[in-house]
Amino acid sequence: MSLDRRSFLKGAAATSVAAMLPVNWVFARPTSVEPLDLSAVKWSKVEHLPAHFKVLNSSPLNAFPPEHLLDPATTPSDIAFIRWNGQMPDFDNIDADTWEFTVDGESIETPKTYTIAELKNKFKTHTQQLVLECGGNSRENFYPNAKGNQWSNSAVFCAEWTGVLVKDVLADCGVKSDAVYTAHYGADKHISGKGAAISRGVPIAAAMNENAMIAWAMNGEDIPYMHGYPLRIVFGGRPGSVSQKCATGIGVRDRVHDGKKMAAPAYQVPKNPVAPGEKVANKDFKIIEEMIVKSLITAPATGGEISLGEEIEVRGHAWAGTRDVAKVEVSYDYGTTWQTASLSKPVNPMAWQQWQLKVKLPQVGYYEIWARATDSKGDSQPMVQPQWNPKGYLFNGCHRIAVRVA
Ligand SMILES: Nc1nc2c(c(=O)[nH]1)N[C@H]1C(S)=C(S)[C@@H](COP(=O)(O)O)O[C@H]1N2
Ligand SMILES: [Mo]
Repeated sequence: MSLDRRSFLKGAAATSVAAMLPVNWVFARPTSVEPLDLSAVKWSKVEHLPAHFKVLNSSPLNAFPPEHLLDPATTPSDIAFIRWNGQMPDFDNIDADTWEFTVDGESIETPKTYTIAELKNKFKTHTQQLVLECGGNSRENFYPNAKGNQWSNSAVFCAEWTGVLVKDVLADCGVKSDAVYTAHYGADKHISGKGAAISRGVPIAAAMNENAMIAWAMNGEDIPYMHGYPLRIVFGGRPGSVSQKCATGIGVRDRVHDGKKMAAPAYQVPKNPVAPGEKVANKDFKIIEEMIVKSLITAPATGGEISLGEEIEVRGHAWAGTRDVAKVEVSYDYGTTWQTASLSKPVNPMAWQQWQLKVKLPQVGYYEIWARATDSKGDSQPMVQPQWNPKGYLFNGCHRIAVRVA
């Protein structure tokens, strides 16, 4: 979508919302009112983020929304958490028309470079919803505390992506039989200004068997700068770190990729279970290949008040890495009893699933509501915390919210 078209759409959204207001303040706007801008497309620095984001760091920029704003089945672009490992690219100087994406590496037969227009013309376009979750999502819940960004439970989102499939593009270049791993490359630099911020990859079977994407649109618009304009590699169900933003290429390696943040302990967990707080030698870590079963309560918002006798709808999402979710249960008595929620099917593999349950809390007072998902292979969420690990990855303990009945 061109910039003109984008500003036009933004204008249209602003007008239609304004039309629902009792006064036509679009033409006589008090100076104290912020102009309405629902589009995240052009946020390029921390100052642009709306107040609903909690900013953990501004350099590198890491920010997340409150959990209840993740309520829609498809996450709006202005709600999705933002994670950069290093400096952000120089967005002012990115030109989507001349952007190039290169496929190379030891295990590619014919290295090739494509413009975005060539990707669009040469390969079939796909649109799908994919869950993208940071490996460190929910880190703040680990005890003892694990170092790193203290994400709440909202470093996850499920947007609709449009682009071509990684496997179609790799096939066009020819993948040799000795291929082991992919290597993802982006335009952003390490915080020091030297070298790449991050370059991770996935086992070659994942790239060739799954519907991972090279995407140019998020939720039907250009990908917002913060989420990887103008082109992004997106692998659903795997640690968010493999979904390279501002992607400049993909390599196919004849070994496990050795790019930035591939080595332990980054995005790795201990090979053997360790006691909480225990030190682990780098040689005793293994790469996190897939995310695991988890659920999120997005309504009611935590901290709310309900009247006695009121029926509330408890609802949210559940996802399970590359698997489907088979069941979601809800408890409001600390796990003493559980009720099974109704659960939707994923719109496509690796999209998150919606669940809901109507509940009447029995008497006045304070309640915790817990949710627990179980995946298609029978794996479920622990109630307290999962296996502790030094970097605080893969926390999937039951999500808990609190409400009061008055
Ligand atoms: N180019 C680039 N891509 C990146 C990163 C980055 O720092 N640079 N961070 C990764 C990590 S760790 C995560 S969790 C996701 C976050 O995606 P989001 O900012 O769209 O939520 O992007 C991944 N892709
Ligand atoms: Mo991440």
